[in-house]
Amino acid sequence: MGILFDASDDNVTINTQIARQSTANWSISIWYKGTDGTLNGDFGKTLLGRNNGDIFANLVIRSGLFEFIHFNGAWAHNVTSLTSVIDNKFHHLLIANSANATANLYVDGVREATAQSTAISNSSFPYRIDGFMVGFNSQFTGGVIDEITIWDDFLNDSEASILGKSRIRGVSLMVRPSSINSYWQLNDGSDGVTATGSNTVWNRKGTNHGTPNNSPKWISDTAMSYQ
Ligand SMILES: [Ca+2]
Ligand SMILES: [Ca+2]
Repeated sequence: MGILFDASDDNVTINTQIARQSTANWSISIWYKGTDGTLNGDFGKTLLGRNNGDIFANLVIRSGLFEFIHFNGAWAHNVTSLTSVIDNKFHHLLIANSANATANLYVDGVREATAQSTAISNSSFPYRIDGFMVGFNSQFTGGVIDEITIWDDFLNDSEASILGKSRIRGVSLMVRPSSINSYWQLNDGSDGVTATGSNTVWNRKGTNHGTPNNSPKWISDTAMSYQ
């Protein structure tokens, strides 16, 4: 079970903004299936992030590549996957950011960017997550997402491999469970039914639940598979 977004206006808003500095340990894991290859200038199409003119970072798909965009005097495009992820098959996407302000990126458990700077030139504007599948400049991302996890820790290669290759639902909960900030399993509806209602996108770690906007749809496992 995941959620399908129409690239027109569908998105999810979370209750409380999550902000993370480049100089902290954190990791984010998400499954994505889609074909949204829009460049959108420096900004791409956002998976987890913020839709506002004050952004200094977002986690995106840009021209088909998984990327962490960040502003460090200019928009930097160094934290980017090698593999295109818009072939309409499920891909596991992971960023592991280290407190030394560098990150590794993984696609399907394989490291594709290593120790790339994630520096942001103004610490008052860290990477901020207001929700899923919308970002600057009111660009809505199309496709299916599933199993979103945020850790306040720097995951390593073997953990990335477990997450990306096991294809087991809920495996996130077995990887550094005490460091998980948020886990949206996206199992909260029925196939083909519109996702609607406050807090219906349930966060299994705490109360930072999500609210769907503009009618994305729940998609059951029978309508999709992990590659
Ligand atoms: Ca799910
Ligand atoms: Ca819609």
